Amino acid sequence: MASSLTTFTDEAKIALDTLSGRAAGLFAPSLRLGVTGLSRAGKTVFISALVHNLIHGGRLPLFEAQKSGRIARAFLEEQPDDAVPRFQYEDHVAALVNDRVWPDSTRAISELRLTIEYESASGWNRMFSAGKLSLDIVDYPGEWLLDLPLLGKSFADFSREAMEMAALPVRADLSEGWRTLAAAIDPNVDADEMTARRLAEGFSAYLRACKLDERALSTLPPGRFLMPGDLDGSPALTFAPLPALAERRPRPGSLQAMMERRYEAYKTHVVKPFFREHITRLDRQIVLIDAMQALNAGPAAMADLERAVTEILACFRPGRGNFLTDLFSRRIDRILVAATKADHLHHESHDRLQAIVRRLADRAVARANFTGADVDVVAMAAVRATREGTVKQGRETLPVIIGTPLKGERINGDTFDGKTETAIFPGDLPEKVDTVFDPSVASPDGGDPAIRFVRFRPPKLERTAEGVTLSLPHIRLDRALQFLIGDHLA
Ligand SMILES: Nc1nc2c(ncn2[C@@H]2O[C@H](COP(=O)(O)OP(=O)(O)OP(=O)(O)O)[C@@H](O)[C@H]2O)c(=O)[nH]1
Ligand SMILES: [Mg+2]
Repeated sequence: MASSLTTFTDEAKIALDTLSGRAAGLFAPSLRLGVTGLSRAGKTVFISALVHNLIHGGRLPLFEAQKSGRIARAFLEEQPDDAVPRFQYEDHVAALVNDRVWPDSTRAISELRLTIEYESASGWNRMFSAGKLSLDIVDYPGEWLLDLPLLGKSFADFSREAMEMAALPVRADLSEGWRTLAAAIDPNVDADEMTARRLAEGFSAYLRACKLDERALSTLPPGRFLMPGDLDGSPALTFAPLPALAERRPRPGSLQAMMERRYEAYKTHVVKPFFREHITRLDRQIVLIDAMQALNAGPAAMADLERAVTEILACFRPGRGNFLTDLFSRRIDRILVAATKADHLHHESHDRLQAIVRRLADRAVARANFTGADVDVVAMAAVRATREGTVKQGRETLPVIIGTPLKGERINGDTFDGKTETAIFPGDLPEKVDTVFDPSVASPDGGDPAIRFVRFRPPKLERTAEGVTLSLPHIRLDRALQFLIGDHLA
């Protein structure tokens, strides 16, 4: 009796929740915006700047609703998902604005709800819509997304591809230690925990090495090997690809059988829940890429970035007949591929950067067999850390960017102290897009890169006469906003 009562109350509660959820949905439509990118791409900075600019009425001339004065107010509200960590907006903004340091790396999923009250542009809509939009912003690592294709791959497929990739010239030296270790192991030996661990550690060390600055390689799955979160050390994360696997089924009790089971566990306990609970509910998506770093590292890094973007796009809009299609409950209808950190370039190069991203995205769309959603690109800086100026050198006047390089950054043997403002000649991006993708154009021994890349501190914010701090400066953040949410505020 007692138990059926509980059941009844629970069910009634669920029904009520659903009802009130629907009602709330009716009065305040919500839009789920996914923000992703590989680690250090600029996700945290982008979300902080976006929210800060909307809350503080920043200068956003290309964001139509703001420009025409139709936004009455934007404010943070409690997020709808109780089990997802909140995006720590206040901490990140305090770091940026008060301390002028970049926020800490985040490495997991988080969420924030920003509600915008606006006046509709059309009289007709004004009569019917409440003029309120709840924007649920979800920040998650691109590395996790790149796991999606694993769902369609057996352990043997995964092993073969990982081995092939590891042997590519640009990765071969980084993976050598692990490949030697793996080659010496017979997959048919009895399963042994220490062997599994040694292999998993060797494999993760190679993946981590790919991420280092001078290589700037995008990673390959499994994504949690780089960002394990609370699964660190669990069996589902203690496996590695094995070389030269026979097609037949592994002998029960063998190392191969153990690795295969763990690989399957990783898919079941990590990959699937993540997609079901997060990715399939998104409406819009922005994919941030660190094109500046890849450009600095050369064509091999650009090719690698292109492959990562291809795989990321393939996850969002699987074509017909793809096994992923069944997983999706909503449809993402707009995707923005954004190169952030454009403030490292003079504005004359912004369009060139955008052309490079366009080229990268176009090829990725074509290769990913991608259908449906609108894909646009932008070269932007979520937070603009530099100003522009000119410097006279002999008879020439050269364009420079001015900012405070981070402590420890170096140019031509000078090391910066993190306090001194400095003018830097950033170099130009090539006029011809092709050259940055063409391996034959690069100087193979890493000669002078086309652009000189120094990291700057976040900018000092201007204050008005009344002492009010103005919003964070940016480059084309408004264009990104217009594409991502503009139509929902029409
Ligand atoms: N100049 C400039 N630097 C930026 C900008 N956005 C990001 N950065 C730099 O890139 C770094 C990484 O930015 P984050 O926003 O923390 O990147 P993330 O994608 O959240 O990184 P994880 O949390 O590690 O995945 C920052 O510490 C800054 O140094 C920008 O708009 N301008
Ligand atoms: Mg982050």
